[in-house]
Amino acid sequence: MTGTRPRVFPEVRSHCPYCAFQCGMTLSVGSDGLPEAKADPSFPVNNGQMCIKGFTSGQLLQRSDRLHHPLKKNVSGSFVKVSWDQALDEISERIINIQRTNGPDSIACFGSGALTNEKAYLLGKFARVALRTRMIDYNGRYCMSSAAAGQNRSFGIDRGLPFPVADIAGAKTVMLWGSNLADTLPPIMQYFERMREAGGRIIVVDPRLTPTARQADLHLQLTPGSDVILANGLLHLAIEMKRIDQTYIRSRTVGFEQVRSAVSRYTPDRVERVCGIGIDKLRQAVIWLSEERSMLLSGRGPEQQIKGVDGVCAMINLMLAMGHVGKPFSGYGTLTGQGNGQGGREHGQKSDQLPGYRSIENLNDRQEIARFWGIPETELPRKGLSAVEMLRSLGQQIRGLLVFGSNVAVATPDSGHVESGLQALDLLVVADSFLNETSQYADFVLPVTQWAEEEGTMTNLEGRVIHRRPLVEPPEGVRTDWWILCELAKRLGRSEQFNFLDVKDIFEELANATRGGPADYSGIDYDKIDRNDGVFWPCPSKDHPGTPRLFADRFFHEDGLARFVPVEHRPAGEMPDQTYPLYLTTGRYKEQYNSGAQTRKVVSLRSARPMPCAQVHPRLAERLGLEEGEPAIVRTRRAAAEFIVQITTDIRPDTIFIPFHYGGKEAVNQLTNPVLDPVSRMPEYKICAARIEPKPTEPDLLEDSDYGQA
Ligand SMILES: Nc1nc2c(c(=O)[nH]1)N[C@H]1C(S)=C(S)[C@@H](COP(=O)(O)OP(=O)(O)OC[C@H]3O[C@@H](n4cnc5c(=O)[nH]c(N)nc54)[C@H](O)[C@@H]3O)O[C@H]1N2
Ligand SMILES: Nc1nc2c(c(=O)[nH]1)N[C@H]1C(S)=C(S)[C@@H](COP(=O)(O)OP(=O)(O)OC[C@H]3O[C@@H](n4cnc5c(=O)[nH]c(N)nc54)[C@H](O)[C@@H]3O)O[C@H]1N2
Ligand code: SF4
Ligand SMILES: [Mo]
Repeated sequence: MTGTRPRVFPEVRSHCPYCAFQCGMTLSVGSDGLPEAKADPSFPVNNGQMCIKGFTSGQLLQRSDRLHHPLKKNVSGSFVKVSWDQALDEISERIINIQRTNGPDSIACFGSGALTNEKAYLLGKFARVALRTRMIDYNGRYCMSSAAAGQNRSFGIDRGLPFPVADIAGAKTVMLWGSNLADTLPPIMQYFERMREAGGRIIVVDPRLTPTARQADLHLQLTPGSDVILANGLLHLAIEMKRIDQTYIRSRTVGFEQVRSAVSRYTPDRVERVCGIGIDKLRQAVIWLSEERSMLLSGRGPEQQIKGVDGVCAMINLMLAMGHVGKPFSGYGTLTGQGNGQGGREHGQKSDQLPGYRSIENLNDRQEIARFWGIPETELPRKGLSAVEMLRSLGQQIRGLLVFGSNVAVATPDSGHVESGLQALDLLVVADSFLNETSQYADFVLPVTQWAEEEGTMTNLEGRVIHRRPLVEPPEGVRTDWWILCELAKRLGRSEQFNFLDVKDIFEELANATRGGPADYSGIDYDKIDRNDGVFWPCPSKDHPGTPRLFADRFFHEDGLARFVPVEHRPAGEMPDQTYPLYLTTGRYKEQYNSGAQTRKVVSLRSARPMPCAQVHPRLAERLGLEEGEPAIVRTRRAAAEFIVQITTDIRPDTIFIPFHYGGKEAVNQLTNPVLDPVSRMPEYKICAARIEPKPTEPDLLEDSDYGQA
């Protein structure tokens, strides 16, 4: 299992590889001689707590299946070791040839919210300046794009939380909307515990009775996809109960009248009929939420829908009408997912975006960044395709793909289609530390350093820019992503723009590139981060202390006012019908992370959650003859796949839940619907129509069935 032992730097404080909480951690050598992660008691976000994923993350640093050499696929389809020079030379030659025949946009880049700010910035610059392609997007499109678009619409800025997480402890009511944070951000629970001790309460909106919902004082177990009805319905009721703040609405917002009229049709009757939540619960929610010190925090539940952006605006409307946004211990926030899910969406790896959260379609923004990069504005490519659209055109318009930090073959909806696309490419390059379901199709795999072996900055879920410091010496043979990008850029004739000494050099350029943009990092540097345990953006000058709290005086639209955005319910892309009578929703286990590419390798996590189970309600199980622990076939319009049944009253009888952390035949994304929100282009992971049946036992029956096909 283990490779050569790395040298550990036990005195160094750094951060967890995984989620946006970015727990402070240190590394020591455990009794078994292996690197062992410890929670940092002095980092003021996790305060000495971590979750099981963080505690076991050291195991990834010493594995025999770690990649140490660039790999090239030979004609027989197996990987052979090649030198860095050979790999980089051949990759760049193939890029040049493909682009010569098919044009610059035939090469695409796929980035990640796992990348440091420096890498995210450089990948965006690499695509536009070295490849001159429009085609770059990243997995944050799957994660934060609806919350981002909604907040931009309402507030004129997109920072996940407009306040430090510690403010949660000072709230009286927190409504958690489609977030299972007891499993997905476990150390955040310390703030909820403090809030509860001071008499606060939690409201959870989730179709499942999750570990988070179990801790709630009120659980609104809505029908999947009915979030806009519920949010509009709550505002309707708040208006009726005179629980809105007219003074705040007048002084800090515009557009309330349109929203008032839009929500007039969302009566409690309608909410009860569609969401399945009675008026008593609705009234209770309105009363609690309208009192002072109320927060509404959303997760992927309402966001990963084709109306995700509208859902976010509906939730913000509610909080604006009650006068909460910008007041102490109050307001709306979205809980960012990936380690650098926040920074990853600010520096230009999004198809429509330039560094500092600038727009690639805005002439001023284009001129500014083009000048900064030393190219004519006309040479700067325009907006390209979003993640799902890009991956659905592999092998057609797009002939070559470079992947940095995502396991797209597992994480993308209708993943079977993506796998065919990956196979149809002329060139697939994957940079990763291990092989995974995506890189099995690669022509080249480039072995990169892991989080603890290199330096960079990350921006956590609060908008706090933090310093990821090296905890161990990297193994022989691996390189950091930013070095790879610079080396490729040089071979593509752009050495001048990719001449960096070290990672701080890249950060300095990034910070300067963001000056004057919405996400302004220009006053941040490594020393300032180190002195303050992080700096909150916006931080527009060296003497600026950073901005832990937003919106106290103004919003980020030019007039300083927040926007009410009228939104209407729309049905999901696919609704249950006679053939597919159930909702299928997807999400996470506490013990696995995202596509599972990392956490499935960790023995204790693998044994805690060896496979995905299909959660079904006992009534549904009885009706369909499903047995606990037995295999069943789940079918949607895309595919059919086999899952072990888990019977639980935690789920509604009309809904199946399956986590997405597994690949191949166990990947639930074979089944999910690739339909997108029209604004954010986020896929609808949270709803599609499905059916489930016990797996036929007779072998000939199995052969006759359409198992495995659409
Ligand atoms: N253990 C663990 N932690 C993680 C991750 C991980 O993979 N594993 N990933 C990280 C990342 S990248 C992210 S984005 C976050 C995600 O963190 P969360 O948002 O907490 O995670 P999910 O499980 O995707 O979705 C949350 C909830 O949405 C509910 N839901 C499903 N459909 C609906 C609906 O129609 N409406 C509503 N209101 N709710 C619905 C699900 O039942 C689920 O409990 O977690 C981060 N932390
Ligand atoms: N059905 C369903 N599907 C979903 C979701 C859902 O709720 N339901 N959630 C979506 C969400 S919110 C997300 S965020 C995505 C996440 O899914 P993915 O995009 O697949 O993200 P990870 O599984 O985190 O994959 C990260 C990969 O990057 C590698 N990696 C980590 N750090 C680095 C680095 O610095 N450089 C390089 N080169 N590689 C690195 C890891 O080893 C791993 O192989 O999945 C989405 N898919
Ligand atoms: S996965 Fe998230 S919550 Fe768990 S230890 Fe890492 S940063 Fe902390
Ligand atoms: Mo995510």
